[in-house]
Amino acid sequence: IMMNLKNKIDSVKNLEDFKVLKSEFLGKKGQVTQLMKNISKIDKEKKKEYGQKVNQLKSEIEDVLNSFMEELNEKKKKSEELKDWVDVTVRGAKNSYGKEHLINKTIRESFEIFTNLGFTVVEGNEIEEPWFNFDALNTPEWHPARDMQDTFYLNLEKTLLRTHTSGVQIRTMTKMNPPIAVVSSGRVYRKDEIDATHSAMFYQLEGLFIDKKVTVGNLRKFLEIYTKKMFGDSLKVLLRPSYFPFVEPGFEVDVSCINCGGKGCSVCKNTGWIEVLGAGLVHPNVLKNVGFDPDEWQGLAFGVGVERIAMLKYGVSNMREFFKNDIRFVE
Ligand code: FA5
Repeated sequence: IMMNLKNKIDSVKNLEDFKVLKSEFLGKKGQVTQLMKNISKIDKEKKKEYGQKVNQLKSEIEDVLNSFMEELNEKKKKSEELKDWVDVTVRGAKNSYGKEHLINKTIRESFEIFTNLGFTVVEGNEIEEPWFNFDALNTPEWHPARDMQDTFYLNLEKTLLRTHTSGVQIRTMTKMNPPIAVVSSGRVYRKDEIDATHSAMFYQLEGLFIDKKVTVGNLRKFLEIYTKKMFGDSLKVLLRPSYFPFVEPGFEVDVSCINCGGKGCSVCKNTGWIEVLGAGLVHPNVLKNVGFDPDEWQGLAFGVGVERIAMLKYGVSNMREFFKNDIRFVE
C-alpha cells in the first residue's frame, strides 16, 4: 500500500488531486478502511497484532499525506509571491518622446523675444486676397512678384497662397488703432526654384511696429536685440539698402556668419554674412491705404525667413530636411 501511495503521490498537481488520493487510502471506502473491516476475518489471537499493524500503516500514510500537503501549500505560497514579485534590475522598455519641430521651436523662441519687448502675437491668413498681399502693400500690378510665374493664384485670381506674411500688416492695421506692436508667423508660398536654401513653401515671421517718430534707429535696435538674443552677443548685424514696395527706406538684413565667425566659409559663401530678413520703415502709401496719417504715425516692419534662422541656429545645412518628415531628423 505504501509503495502504491508513493507512486501515486508523484502525479498530484493540486488540492483536488490530493483529496482524491487521500480518500482512496483513508476515506470510507479507502484501502486502509477496507483493511480495518477485514479484521473480522482474522484469527482471534492475531487480531491484536493485525489491528496494530493497520493502525501503524494508517499513521504512516497520514504522515506522508500531511508532509506532502505542507509541501503543496509551500509551493502555492511561493507561486503567489512570485506573481507580485518585481525585478527592479530589469531594464525598462524604451519610450520614444515627441520633440518640438525646429521650425516651431524657432518661431516660439522668436515670439518669446518679441513678446518680452511688448509685442502681441496675431494670426494671419494663408489663403489671402491680392489686396492684402499686394495692392495695400503698395505693390502695383507691374511688380514682378505679382506675376503668375512667381505666385500660386487660386479661384480665378480672386485669392492666392500668400507670398509673404506682410499681408498681416494690413489686416492688423485695419483692425487696430496705433500704437501697434505685433508679430505673426506662418507658411508662405512661392514658385521659387528649390535648392538647399530655397523652398516653394517656407515660413516667415512678420513684425510691425507703429508709433510716433519711428526711425531706422528703432528698427536697427529691435533687429539687434532679436538676432543677438537668438545667436549671442558677438553677432554683428548689417543693414543693406534694398527695395520692397511697402517700405521706404528698405533693407535686407544680414548677420555675421556664426559658422565661421565672419571669416568666410561655405555656409556664408565666403562673404562672412548671411541674409536672414527683409525690413524697413512702413511706406507712407501703406499707412494711407489703411487710413493712418503718415504725418502723425510712422512704422517699421520686418519679415524674417524662419528656416534661415533655424538653419543657422541649429546647424542644418539643407532646408529640405525641415519638411521631409524623417523621424531621425525630428528626434
Ligand atoms: C519679403 O518677403 C518681405 N515681405 C520682407 C519684408 C517685410 C520687408 C517687412 C520689409 C518689411 P523676401 O522676399 O526677401 O522679403 O523674403 C524675406 C526672407 O524670407 C528672406 O530674407 C529669406 O530669409 C526668406 N526667403 C525668401 N525666399 C525664400 C525661399 N524660397 N525659401 C526659404 N526662405 C526664403
